[in-house]
Amino acid sequence: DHAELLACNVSSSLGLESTASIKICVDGDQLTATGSGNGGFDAFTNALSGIVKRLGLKLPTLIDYEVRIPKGGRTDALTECTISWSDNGREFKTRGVHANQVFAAIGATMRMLNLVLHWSHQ
Ligand code: ILE
Repeated sequence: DHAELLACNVSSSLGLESTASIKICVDGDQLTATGSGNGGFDAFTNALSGIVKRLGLKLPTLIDYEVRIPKGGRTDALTECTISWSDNGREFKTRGVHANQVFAAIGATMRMLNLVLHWSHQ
């Protein structure tokens, strides 16, 4: 993996925009950014696009987003988030698993970022 999420705070309140602060290590460089948005994942994505822009890359478009838990799961279940992306006509999916549903989506997004970095180095 080229990109690793070293630290991430996502904060959500009713009646206020969500915010995210992130620290990412890309090829040995530590980059930080903040973002706000309409929901925690949107705030994370806005923070990440700041970093991605500095790297001269563009993030794929999100085309679908699914969150589920195993059958019979309870409120402490692991969540699985599957995100579908479109990158210049190329469609692909990534998956993340975490007890916190926003972090499951963030895990799926970090997988996407690593694929994009890999493709851009080819
Ligand atoms: N807006 C929500 C969020 O930021 C979802 C994002 C819909 C896919 O968490």
